[in-house]
Amino acid sequence: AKPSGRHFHRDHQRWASLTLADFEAINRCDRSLPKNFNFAGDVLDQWSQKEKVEDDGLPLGETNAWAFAPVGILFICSATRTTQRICAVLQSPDHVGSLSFPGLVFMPGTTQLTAKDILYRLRVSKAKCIVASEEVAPAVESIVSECPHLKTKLLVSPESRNGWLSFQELFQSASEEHSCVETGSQEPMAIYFTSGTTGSPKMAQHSQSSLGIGYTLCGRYWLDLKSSDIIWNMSDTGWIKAAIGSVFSSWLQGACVFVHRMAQFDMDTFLDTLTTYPITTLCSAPTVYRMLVQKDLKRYKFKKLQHCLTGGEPLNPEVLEQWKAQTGLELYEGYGQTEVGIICANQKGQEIKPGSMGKGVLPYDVQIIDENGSVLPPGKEGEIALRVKSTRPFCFFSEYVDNPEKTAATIRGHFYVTGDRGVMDTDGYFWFVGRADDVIISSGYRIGPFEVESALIEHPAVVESAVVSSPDPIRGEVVKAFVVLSAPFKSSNLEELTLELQDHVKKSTAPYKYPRKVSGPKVKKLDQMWRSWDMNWCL
Ligand code: BCO
Repeated sequence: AKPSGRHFHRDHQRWASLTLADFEAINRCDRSLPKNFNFAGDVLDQWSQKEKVEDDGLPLGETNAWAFAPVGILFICSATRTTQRICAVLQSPDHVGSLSFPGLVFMPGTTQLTAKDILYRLRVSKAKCIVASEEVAPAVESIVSECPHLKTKLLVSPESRNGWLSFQELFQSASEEHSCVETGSQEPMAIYFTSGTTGSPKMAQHSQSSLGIGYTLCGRYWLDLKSSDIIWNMSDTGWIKAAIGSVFSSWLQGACVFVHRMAQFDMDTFLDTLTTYPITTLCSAPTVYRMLVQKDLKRYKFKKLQHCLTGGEPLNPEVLEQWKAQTGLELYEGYGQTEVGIICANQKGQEIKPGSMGKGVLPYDVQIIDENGSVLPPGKEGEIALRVKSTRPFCFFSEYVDNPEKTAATIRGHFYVTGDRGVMDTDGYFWFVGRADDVIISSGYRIGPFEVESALIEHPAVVESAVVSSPDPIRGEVVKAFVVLSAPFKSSNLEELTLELQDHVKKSTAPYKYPRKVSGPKVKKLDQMWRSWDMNWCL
């Protein structure tokens, strides 16, 4: 079962050769990347060994990775024996064996993906195995016949399902003796799908070291984590923010990760959780803080909360001030992208300038550039860019898989361009201005207008559609759709049709992308006008 030419390590001592200080030095460019790196062996195993040796009363260790099943809450730590058993399941020759070489590449997807989204991802990636919960399984089954490369379906559920392997059953019988495969530090580790203005989402591929070592300093100075901390990062596992905040940066620091399996965001459950559990560190999209500051937060006593972070969309300075006034806690904004992780952040110990995204995070050299790739002076607006020449930072994505044109289009002169516009002030703080393209950033989601337009056009009422961003006090921006109606629908009740089209988009693609904007009486006026001109109306 083990691929030839691959070395499997059984000796834990081998992994002890790299320390947290080494990872930090790599991020500061004081040390080169090791030839080989594997997060499970080089990081998780080390923490596990340390806990065993020191027995220093850390709140969580191998023996007490707790599961609070009734409320669906989990504390997770570097539970090596557990991860070894999971690896044993995934690498068993009987089921997913062919994935084990050269190291398994994972491709997370948000829980909101529809059957169509899943089909697209499985087909373009040629994935051989899908791991899904019971909620997603029917969607997978509806498209599986169209995915010739898919060999294995693994169900994570107490229930069993026809045609699926049961993760739970395999886990019970899996060996704890599994040993790590050796992976090159620049071998692929993960693929994230990311939306652009046009076309379907692209596959941004990250290496073992880009994710596994790349955000060590942000874990220490932005997330401000120690091994005694418990972090609740609210991102869905489909986003890179979850990779950084709930896996790699947190576990590099040995911190405990808190997971709440809330089916959908619920403010009361959220506040109860913070008052009940000893969460020290919270990371959430600005939309959540905008919702939170509308509550009387002084009524709540958060059990252990000390450090609050936000990212995924711009934070308004007023929300930061209100949060601080109500809780006494600062709000540390970070700014990043799927392709390159954290770019700027308000790091612990730095003065926070409300409204700014903080300073560039090592190893990045962040600059504002013009359309020719020249660096602009402080105070001048341009595109936020990261220097890639002469050396491309190791924590960059490797490429958009099978898309050399789009990969090449990210480079301008000596820089990688983020597609975001901003300004740097004379103190080196960055201020977000807006997107340089038509991508919509809503509630921390990056939404490509093309994807929503494609969903709308599938509906028989829609002849043509155009999707744009519209400002929103809570979600920052929301999706707004302009629609040309087909003849049979021109006399429809617009309120009903609006709901129908919204529902249609929610079913066709991940629901977070649906056009929220319904302008009430204004729509009616526009509608009367446009109808009389035989034109369109807006959602
Ligand atoms: O608001 P509505 O109720 O009208 O619609 C919601 C849901 O009800 C609906 N929905 C969800 N599942 C559905 C469904 N409808 C039908 N069928 C289903 N199965 O769809 C809408 C989804 O909107 P939402 O996700 O924004 O929901 P919600 O409850 O308002 O949540 C608010 C937030 C703030 C918790 C949520 O928007 C969120 O988690 N945002 C953060 C996203 C994030 O983590 N971004 C980071 C990306 S990585 C990055 O930026 C790199 C930087 C480091």
